Amino acid sequence: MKTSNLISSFLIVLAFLASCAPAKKKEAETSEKTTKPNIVVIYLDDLGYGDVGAYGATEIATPHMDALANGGVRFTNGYATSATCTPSRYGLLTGVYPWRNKDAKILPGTAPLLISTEQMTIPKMLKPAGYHTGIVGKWHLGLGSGIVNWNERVSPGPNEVGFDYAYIMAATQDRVPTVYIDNGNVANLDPNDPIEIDYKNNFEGQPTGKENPELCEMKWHHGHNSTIINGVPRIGFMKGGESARWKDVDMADHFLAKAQAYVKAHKNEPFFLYYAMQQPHVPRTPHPRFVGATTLGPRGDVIAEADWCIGEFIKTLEAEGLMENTLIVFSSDNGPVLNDGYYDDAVEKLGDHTPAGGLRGGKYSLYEAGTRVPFFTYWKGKIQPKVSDALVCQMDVMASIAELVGVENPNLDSQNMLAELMGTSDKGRDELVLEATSRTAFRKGDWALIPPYKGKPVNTQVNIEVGNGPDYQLYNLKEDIGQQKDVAAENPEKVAELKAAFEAIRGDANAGVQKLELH
Ligand code: NG6
Ligand code: CA
Repeated sequence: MKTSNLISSFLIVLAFLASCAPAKKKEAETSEKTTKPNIVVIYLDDLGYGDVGAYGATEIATPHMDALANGGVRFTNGYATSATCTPSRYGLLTGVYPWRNKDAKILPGTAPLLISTEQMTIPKMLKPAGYHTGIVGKWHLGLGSGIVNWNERVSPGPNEVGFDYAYIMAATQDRVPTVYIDNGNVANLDPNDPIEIDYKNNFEGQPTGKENPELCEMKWHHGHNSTIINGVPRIGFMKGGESARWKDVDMADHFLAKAQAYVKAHKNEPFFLYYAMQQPHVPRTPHPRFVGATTLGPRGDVIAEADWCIGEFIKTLEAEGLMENTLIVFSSDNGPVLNDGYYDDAVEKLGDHTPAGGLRGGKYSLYEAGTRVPFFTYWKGKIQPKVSDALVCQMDVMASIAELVGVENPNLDSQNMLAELMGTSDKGRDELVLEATSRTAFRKGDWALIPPYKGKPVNTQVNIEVGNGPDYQLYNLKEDIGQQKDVAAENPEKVAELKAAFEAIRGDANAGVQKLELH
């Protein structure tokens, strides 16, 4: 071949390649777009290990949760970081142990934003991978930076820590303000009826649960005796904002509709949705359709309601053709409680139901039921059904999805458990620090170590063993999942080993012996 011919063939090839290149790039982009999975975190509030059929509940039917749990990876050792809401949510969204932040405690509705706007969060982390990010439901991580004026845009909040869309309640269903906040603005607020909130002093002339029990349709048992809204006495005082106040019985439907609308609006781009449901936290206010759905009274009925919502939400994902491309992570922020401040028959109508599923303690507890919660992942066609005993924590969702979508692992306390979440590994974490009302304990292998803490062993208001005691407690969870036999005395080496490993992570020499904070 002559040199000139060679050159011209070379040029032809080059021209051909050049013409192909843009098409190839485009193809790669589209396939990346369609394969980047959506991620949905469904998070319940105070749902116990034993509250779900797939985890052994027989007295409440939870068919929709069960379908996901039994069709995906159902973890038997899945943990929230904490035995209360705010710290667990902090751990989930930031990948950082909440006890590293001294303010990560149950927050009043007026607390400032707990997550620094400088901090990495799951939604922020997903931005470079092209994700749209949303939260619908309970926030409870503080809002604003001091005194909040609820009649202006409330910020910083979820939008300022990475969520493109945020439709939330500020704190809890039992705390004021009892309004929805739509991307920072109180929804349906009449400017002529401004909202005022105070957690210390009442506003003149406003009835309260304490002074006007006759106006309460739900009776308070402890706390919850301030402003009465919809017949339910709340924590904190509120005035004004009548048109913006939520209807408790409609809350589940309301958040469901917002979650469904979010999915429909963002089905053509990869999205991350944090659907933070309010059930079965107090006040338990099932929609009339669910009153009597169970024999357990309102606590059982709102679990049935939550299950229905999950079923409807999944139907939306199905209808939009998204199931094969969506990883669903389901869990609860802390363990169960029956009487959490209202007389609502949770104790009286419990029957044979065991919300803690045989674990010791409950919400607020350092025993297992405080933090070991229902935890499962589901991904149609990608995850094969299995039960996994791997030790995993909600805090690990962050590093795991970093791996999944190919962004940098933020390298915090969060560990990459993607293989465990996908069901291809049963290894799990080696250890985990657990937190309950500002106290910490340690899980390593099959062992649970609880340091000595002052304070009453039982929180008598809620009737839950919280884990306080004069000495180190040690339990072998493999042999004694119900933590009935403290084996610290006969295993001094084990105690020493765990103590050293615990303190290496926890930092202070004796993480124990702090004053029990009554919430
Ligand atoms: C406690 C409340 C309890 C609940 C909890 C927060 C009293 C006496 N008790 O202070 O009812 O609201 O805070 O629960 O007020 S959590 O799931 O959001 O952490
Ligand atoms: Ca909770």
